[in-house]
Amino acid sequence: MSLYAVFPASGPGPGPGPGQRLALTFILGLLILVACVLSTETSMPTQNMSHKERAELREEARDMFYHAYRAYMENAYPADELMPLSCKGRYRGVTPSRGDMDDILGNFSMTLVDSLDTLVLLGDFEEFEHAVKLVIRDVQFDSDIIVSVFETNIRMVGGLLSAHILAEYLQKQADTMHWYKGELLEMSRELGYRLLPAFNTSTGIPHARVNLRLGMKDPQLKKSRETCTACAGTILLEFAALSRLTGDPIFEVRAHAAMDALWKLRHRGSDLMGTVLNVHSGDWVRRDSGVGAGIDSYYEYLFKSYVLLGDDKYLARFNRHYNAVMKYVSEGPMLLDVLMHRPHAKSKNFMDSLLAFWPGLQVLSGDLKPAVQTHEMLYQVMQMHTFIPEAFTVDFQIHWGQHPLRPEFIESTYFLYRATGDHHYLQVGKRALKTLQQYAKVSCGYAAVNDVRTGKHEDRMDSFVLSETIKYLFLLFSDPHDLIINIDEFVFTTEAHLLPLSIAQLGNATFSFRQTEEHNVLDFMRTCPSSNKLFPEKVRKPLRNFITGSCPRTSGGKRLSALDFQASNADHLRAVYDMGITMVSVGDRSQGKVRLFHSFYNAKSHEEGEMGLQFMQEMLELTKMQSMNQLAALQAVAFTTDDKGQDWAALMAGPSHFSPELIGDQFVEGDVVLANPLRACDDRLDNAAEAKGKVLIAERGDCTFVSKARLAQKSGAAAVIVCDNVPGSSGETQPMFAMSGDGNDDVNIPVVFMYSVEFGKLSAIMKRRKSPLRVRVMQMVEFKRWQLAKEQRMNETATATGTSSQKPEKEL
Ligand code: DMJ
Repeated sequence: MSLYAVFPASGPGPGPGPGQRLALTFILGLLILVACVLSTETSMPTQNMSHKERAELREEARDMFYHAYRAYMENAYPADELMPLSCKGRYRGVTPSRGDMDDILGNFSMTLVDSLDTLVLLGDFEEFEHAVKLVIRDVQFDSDIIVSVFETNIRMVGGLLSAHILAEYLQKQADTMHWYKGELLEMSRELGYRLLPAFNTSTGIPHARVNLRLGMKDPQLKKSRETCTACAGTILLEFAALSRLTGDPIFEVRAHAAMDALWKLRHRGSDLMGTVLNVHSGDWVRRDSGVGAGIDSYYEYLFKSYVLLGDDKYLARFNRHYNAVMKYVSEGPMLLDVLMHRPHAKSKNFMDSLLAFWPGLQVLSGDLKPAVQTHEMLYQVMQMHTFIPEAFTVDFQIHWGQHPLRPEFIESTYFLYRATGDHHYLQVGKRALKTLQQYAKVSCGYAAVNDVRTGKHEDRMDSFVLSETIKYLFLLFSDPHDLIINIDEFVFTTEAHLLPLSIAQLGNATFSFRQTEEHNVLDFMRTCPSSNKLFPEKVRKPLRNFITGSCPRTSGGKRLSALDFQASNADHLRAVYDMGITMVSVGDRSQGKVRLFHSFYNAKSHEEGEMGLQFMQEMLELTKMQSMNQLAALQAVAFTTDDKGQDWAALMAGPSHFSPELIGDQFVEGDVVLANPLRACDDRLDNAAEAKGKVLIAERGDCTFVSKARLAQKSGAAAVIVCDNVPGSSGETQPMFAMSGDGNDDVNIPVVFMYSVEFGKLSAIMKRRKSPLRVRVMQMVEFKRWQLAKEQRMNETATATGTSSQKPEKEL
């Protein structure tokens, strides 16, 4: 007897929802992974890369740098960023605002400052010298501008410091730049002082934003309360270097205090951290705990602070968190958020692209095997969607399709190559490089990808494209011996700026390390082999460690259930095979459909054949439940289709993570009105008065979903429909997703997302109507239930009166 089932990876469209669905989607995701693992493409042995090819790729990376750098210098400088499509500079307060995203910009020539140390790595001393002169001449910080403390620190303070260090290095080693007298260090000190007012909080944890001129006295910062863990915990490397180089301890003292305060906020049971907190009370605002957005570089700075400063307490803290992450967040090759206080409950069913830095950090900390696995999973996501989308679900479907040419995956590829010497990582890097060349290169630089599904560009080239993405590509294809500096004597900051390990020797007399929390350190030293002894070695002199294979785990005779199945687990795959189940990927692999076949004939024994049958039945149940759950997350925009308000129809929409959920028979009703301007990204709506009490329609793009929602809420709208800006997109053909927020909880009106085809239908109806169209925003499942009940009532009446029933829902 044979039994088969087809498991679609994408159904009518779930957003993240109840934990149960998560488990189910997870399994399906893993099944897709199986298909990928079994495909011939990935099982091919890695081809070694010749010296010649590697050198050609290094030169191509160099050309990429100059293509982007020159486009910026010739068309945008002294602006902070290049807008590669309009080929001009992005200036804060001049270029139309993108909302909170623009807090990165301080009108301080950020891209140039961020690029300085890459010029030295490329060996271009002439341009470095010229660029340093420009920075000294043009860049100033006395501006009435609110900036992000985190971004200003990592991009500007870090950029200035590493350039200062390299300028002094070149003076000594290359007998050049003799005119340089530490001006960049002075500038970084000045900028550091301008960030310091943000640290005046009762906890010592810095505010998220500060006004460069007015400090925290800016009236707009009066209500400042919330920050993210990464924002507060990614200061120490730069501030310690600043203190050690200037001799002023204040920076390092403040940064250590912030790290100490954060450490105290960990959940004492799970050792995990949340992602958003209140800087005054120290209360957690968001308790999701993962390794991606909102927390990523906090972990990175714990570990690297130990490496740079040699303070054991940071290693002990890192280890405590690391163990917790590996215990609760890590699921095979995946990293899925949990709740810090309920670590067994997954809180999201998607991963964000920022977590791609994690394998690189794992390499540095000496945990290679999971690094290899997660990197491989990410590589498959990249192959599936061309680029790694900003967020992707556990079944590797797109959750948020943007790709701003981020560096994290290439960064991890670089560290894995340095640690293993495996040419596979050169091939991965080659693919990443060629993809950037093919899909992101434009005549004026490199343009971010607005949606990896369509490849549409965005008028945006972040400074990290030069300071990280291309720098890591260049390093990957360079022989370390050919570099002007010994790269192993430096720590890369989170923005890939170079800080020399020798900074530890510039101990600051006014600052001394305290050996507190001795128990943590002792716990850690008791491990065998003691990583306390191994880590410095491993970090400072990268090893050529190959993965040597692992001992097979025994299943203990217990039957493998569909719920427990993990495709990344070799034992599980073997067990499934022994049960007589074969997996075949069907249709277009990008759709991720996998068909399972079961046959007693293929089973190892009759008993295992029986187990296989049970496994298949469980899978079928799970699939059924999944489509029910998908329906639960789906939203509806419903409206009447006749004048009497008898017949109703609904268009499908997706939910959001940041707005209140409409549950059961809850709905919000109002006339629809188009936002003016349609993208709703400015400080106010021109038709704010008209929007009051209505369901506002805003188009996707130019700013975040949540900033559109905030503007609508400020204007008094009752709900928001965000319509897609990608022509032809439809919920019928692609998975629905839930819009992500920024971690704040301040939106209290429902916000739903509608693909273009559905929105086209809605706007056609709006145009046909003489009076404004009135809609209800509600759960789709509730709409269906409501329609069904109505249909039943009509049928009953029809039977009683002998007339025929009408179909309540019209085809749109
Ligand atoms: C960079 O600015 C830094 O790497 C930061 O830590 C995370 N985000 C960007 C790149 O994606």
